[in-house]
Amino acid sequence: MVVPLALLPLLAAFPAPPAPDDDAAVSPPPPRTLVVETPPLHVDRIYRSMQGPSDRVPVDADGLDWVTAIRSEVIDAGDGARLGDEFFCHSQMQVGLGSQLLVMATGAEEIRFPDGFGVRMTEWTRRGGLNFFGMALNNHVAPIDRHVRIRATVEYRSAEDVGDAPLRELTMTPIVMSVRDARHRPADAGGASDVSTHCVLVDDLPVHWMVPPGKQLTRRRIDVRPWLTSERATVHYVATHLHNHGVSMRLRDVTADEVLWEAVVENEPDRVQIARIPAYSSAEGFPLRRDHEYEIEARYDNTSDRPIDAMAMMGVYWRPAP
Ligand SMILES: [Cu+2]
Repeated sequence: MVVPLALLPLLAAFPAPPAPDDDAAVSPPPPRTLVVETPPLHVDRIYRSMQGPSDRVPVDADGLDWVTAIRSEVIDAGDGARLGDEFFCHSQMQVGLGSQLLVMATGAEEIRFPDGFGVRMTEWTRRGGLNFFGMALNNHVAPIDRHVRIRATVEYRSAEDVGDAPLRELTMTPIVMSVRDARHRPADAGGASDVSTHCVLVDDLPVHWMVPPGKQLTRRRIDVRPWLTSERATVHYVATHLHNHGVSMRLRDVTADEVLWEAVVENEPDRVQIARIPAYSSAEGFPLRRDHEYEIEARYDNTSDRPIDAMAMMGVYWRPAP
């Protein structure tokens, strides 16, 4: 995992000459690895998104200062064998029961920041209260009686590892689609005819709603001013969360009339199951500005004959622009 596969042929073809001492002194050591696992979770029936068994475990790691990559997977609690990602709902590194620092979900099980970037954990590691939370899922297999764990493999560097050249620090902000309660829809709701503004909510939550059979488009204006601490910021990584039947989610700069990122879901060929939701990852990044307006759009296509549940979220990792 440490050496990108694409580089292996190059390394084989051009063996590196012995490094002079100067180079050896400045090249960073490879990342350290930490494995964290939830307690066993009992999967005993079909669980839809956000309804599976879940648990959290304290994360205690000396030197966990900069996270550069993290991957989640579901394993059998007995023999440790890996289960398919269709059993993975979501997981996160969080502070206590609150602030999410890193979020992974179905189809976006791995976060790997561009070289030189990371999420700084020092404060939370020192204070304690850092947790790893994981939730299982089961859309397909019944009957079932299995105990599983959600495992995270974290790649990180300590403050000593990075020395005088700290990584470029990223902060995660969730940008979340929300809809209105269909029961409170006024007779003349107005708005664009292609956009669903009022939906049947799950558990009365505006961020978790039902999609009737057919296509559905939701759209929401985003105000970045409450959380963007500088006039300009740059986004270097975006992880997107959608449920099965999700088609795509995009972030648009309304002021500049520009789509900044659109994640298009890749499904498994033979069943309704998200295989992958591509992440945005770039050392150059795209800009966010306090004086611009933004919107998110989520597309679902419910090809079944009954309502399905939906969410749409982008975990946006950004840093203030100089
Ligand atoms: Cu969800």
